[in-house]
Amino acid sequence: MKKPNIVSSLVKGALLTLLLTAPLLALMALVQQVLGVPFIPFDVFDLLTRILPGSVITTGIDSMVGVITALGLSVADTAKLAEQAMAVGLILALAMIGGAVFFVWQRAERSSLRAGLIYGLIVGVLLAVVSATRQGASFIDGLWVFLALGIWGLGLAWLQRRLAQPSTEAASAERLNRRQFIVRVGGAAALITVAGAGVSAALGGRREALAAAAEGQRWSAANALPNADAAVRVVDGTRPEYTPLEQYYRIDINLTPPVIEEADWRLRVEGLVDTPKEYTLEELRTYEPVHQFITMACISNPVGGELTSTTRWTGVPLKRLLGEWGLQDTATHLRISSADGFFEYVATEDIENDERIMLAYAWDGVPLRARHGFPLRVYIPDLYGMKQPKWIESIEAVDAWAPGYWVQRTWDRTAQIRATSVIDTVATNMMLGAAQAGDMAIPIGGVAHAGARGISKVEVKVDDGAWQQAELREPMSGLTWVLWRFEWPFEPGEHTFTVRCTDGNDETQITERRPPHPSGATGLNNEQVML
Ligand SMILES: Nc1nc2c(c(=O)[nH]1)N[C@H]1C(S)=C(S)[C@@H](COP(=O)(O)O)O[C@H]1N2
Ligand SMILES: [Mo]
Repeated sequence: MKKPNIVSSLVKGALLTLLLTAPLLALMALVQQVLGVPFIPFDVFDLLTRILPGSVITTGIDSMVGVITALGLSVADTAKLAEQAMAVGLILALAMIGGAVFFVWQRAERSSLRAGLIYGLIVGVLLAVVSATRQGASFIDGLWVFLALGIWGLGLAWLQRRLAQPSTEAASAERLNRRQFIVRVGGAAALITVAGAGVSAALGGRREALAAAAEGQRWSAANALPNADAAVRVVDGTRPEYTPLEQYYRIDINLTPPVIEEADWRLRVEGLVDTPKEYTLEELRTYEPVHQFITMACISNPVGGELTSTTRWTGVPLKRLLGEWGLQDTATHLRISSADGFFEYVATEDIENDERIMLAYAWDGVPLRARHGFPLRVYIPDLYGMKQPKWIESIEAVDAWAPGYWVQRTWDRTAQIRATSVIDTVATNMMLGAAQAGDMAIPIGGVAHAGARGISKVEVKVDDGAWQQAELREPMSGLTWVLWRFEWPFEPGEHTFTVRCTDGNDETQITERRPPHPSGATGLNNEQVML
């Protein structure tokens, strides 16, 4: 049999592998939805997230947020989806390389199924090891990954055999036969991919709906916000003052959040304490609960971005628990560790001095959602989310500070939330139909936030005019953002509105434009409008 050239084997291998791998992944996604076994692309992506240098990950997150924003999509809704798409794309690319290698290796002959099986199982061992690094991975999970790759290898060999150069002179009938075969395989691949992905997405949606239904009644469904009677009204078009849970931004290092069963879970307290402890969630709930209205922000949030949300947190002040442990004199910090390998440090002195630092188990009156850290997360006022572990498993009292997960990856040591202000809306629809300018006011509105420092002033500038003070709506608490409102006397034409804020310490926000890395984005938000 004539040996086909390498390039043609490479190309053929890569393309056929794509036809094989796409439907296989769709089926794996389906099996994951039904049985909860690993989905290889997500496990590989999550592992890469943890082992790649921080600078690579940071650039990746920044460009992703940039692309999503440039496309006019919501970062809060799209970020995880984009990561998932990248994970699948990455695996498809790697599979194509793997398939091309197989086709080149086997190009001299019709591959035996056994060669394909062995090839697949070798890759399978590697990936099973990757999947085993996942939190809570079981032997069955590893076996599943191993077997799935065996099937993949068999598929490769089958395709290669079917399409290998015929041993006789290439008869035209045979060539036609092969072309039909490729068309049929391609059609079947497309069908299975679309159907598998569709059904698994539907199952995922159903599971979410069931989880939401089981979560019980939200606090906000039956109660008015504490500032419901505030004199300054919200401008139409401003983001929701109190974020619905399904719109709450999500940022973490997992494509599949750790799934923790309440019955299996304990909060372990260890290290430099006289009385090591274990708390069940039920025990934590028996302490007099504390409720706080809180705005969180991610340090990756660009100026004017959506990686910030507000809800009502319920939990127990960490100080209350600290008193039960017999903290030793040498203990200066607590290392808080999570089920996903994430961790951070908090000074015991801060905990002693600030009862707002809390371990939280409920948001908006219902248990934390899986993606937001069930069963337990910490709240530390004034700091970006990167300092505040979700899915907490253990707390260790230690005698020194050390860099936490993102600090190790070159982000700010303290990560204090920057003062920032945003124009959400120039309510131009209010003036439609009204013709003349001058005596008509157009409301402009948005939010301003400076962690736990509060907001003392928001100012708006129209074009190159002077800074003019906006009205501040009374916030839900000293820990939330502040909604503002500015009545602008309408003038037709093109205008640029710019906003700035001053925090509770009388510090005006930094106007120099800086990217989120390493200490949080700075710069002024503006809005250009043609009227
Ligand atoms: N265990 C764990 N906790 C974590 C993270 C994480 O990746 N793992 N990400 C942090 C970051 S960077 C942010 S911004 C917040 C986001 O919380 P949310 O997804 O509930 O909005 O969680 C923080 N806590
Ligand atoms: Mo974050």
